Amino acid sequence: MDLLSDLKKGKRGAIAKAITMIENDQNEARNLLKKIFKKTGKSIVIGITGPAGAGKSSLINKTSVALKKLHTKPAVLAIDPTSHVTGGAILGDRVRMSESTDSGTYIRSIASRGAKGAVSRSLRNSIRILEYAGFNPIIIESVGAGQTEVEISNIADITVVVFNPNTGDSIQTIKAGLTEIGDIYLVNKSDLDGTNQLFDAVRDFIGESEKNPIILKTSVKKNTGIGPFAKTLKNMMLEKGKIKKKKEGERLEVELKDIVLNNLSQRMGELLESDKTFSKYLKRLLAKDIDPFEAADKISKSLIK
Ligand SMILES: Nc1nc2c(ncn2[C@@H]2O[C@H](COP(=O)(O)OP(=O)(O)OP(=O)(O)O)[C@@H](O)[C@H]2O)c(=O)[nH]1
Ligand SMILES: [Mg+2]
Repeated sequence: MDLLSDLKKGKRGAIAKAITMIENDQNEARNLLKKIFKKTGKSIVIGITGPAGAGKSSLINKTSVALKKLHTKPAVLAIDPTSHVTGGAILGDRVRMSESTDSGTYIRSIASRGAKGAVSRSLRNSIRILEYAGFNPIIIESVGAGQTEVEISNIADITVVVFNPNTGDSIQTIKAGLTEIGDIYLVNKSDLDGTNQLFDAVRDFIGESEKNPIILKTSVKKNTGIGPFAKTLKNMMLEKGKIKKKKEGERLEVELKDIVLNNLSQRMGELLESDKTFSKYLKRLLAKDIDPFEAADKISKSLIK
C-alpha cells in the first residue's frame, strides 16, 4: 500500500494509520513527515475549548455539517482527557459526533497523556496529516484551561471558548483567564435559564480584551445559533488566512526550540548516567556535604563548557 498517495486522496484508513504512527512516535512517522512537510502550514486550525460537559462535542458535530455546506472540508481532533484504557470519553465523543462523521468529516481522538511535550508534538503532526489529506479547517476539541497540557490557543488560529448558563464553572473559568484567549465566545445551552445573564457577564469580562471577540448564543438542543456560528467561522477563516504565514513562522520557531531542547535534554540525561562529576557531587550530596542546588550548579557548569 502506498500510504502517501492514499493520504493525498484523503482515505480514512490511511489517515488513521498515519496518526497512529505519529502517536507512537515511530521512525516511520518521521519519514512520513519528511515527505509531507512542504505541503503543510496553510489549513486553518480552530480550537474549541471550555469546561467539561459544556457541549463542545455536540457543537462540533452540528457545526461541521454547517461548515461543509459552506464549502469547507472540516476534520476534528478531540484531545482525550482520560486514559485510553477506559475508552469512555472516546466512545462518548463518537456518539455525539455521529452526524458529522456521516457527512464525511474526519474525527479522531488523540491521547492527552504521555511525556511532557508529547501531546503538542502529536497534535501538531496530526494536524499536518489531516492538512495533507485535504482538510481545512481542522477543529481541535480540548477541555480548557490549565487542565490539558496543551495550551490550545498556541496552536489554533481561531480559538472558541464555550460556556454554559447556570454553572458556577463558567464564571470561574471566565475569571481564571479564559477571557484572554477567545476569538469567539459561545454561550451554549442557550435553551436553559440564565443565558442572558451569562451573555452579559461574558460581554463585561471581555470588554477590555484587545482582540474584540465575538459573542454568540447557541443551543444544540434547539438547533439555534449554529448557522451564524459556522458563518462567523468561515469569515474568520478567510481573515486569519491572510496572517497565517506569519503565525506559522512563529509556531515553527517555538516547535524547533522544543525539539532541540528535547533532544539536548535526552542526550544530557544519557551523559549524566556515566558522568564522573555527577557521581562525585552525588556522593557529596548524600554525605550532606553540599546542598542539591550547589551540586547541580557544579555539575551543569562542568557539562556546558
Ligand atoms: N440543554 C442542552 N444540553 C446540551 C446542549 N449541548 C449539549 N448538551 C448536552 O450536554 C452534555 C455534554 O455535551 P458534550 O457535547 O459531550 O460536551 P463536551 O463539552 O464535549 O464534554 P467533554 O468532552 O466531556 O468535556 C450532553 O448530555 C449534551 O446532550 C444544549 O445546547 N442544550
Ligand atoms: Mg467532548
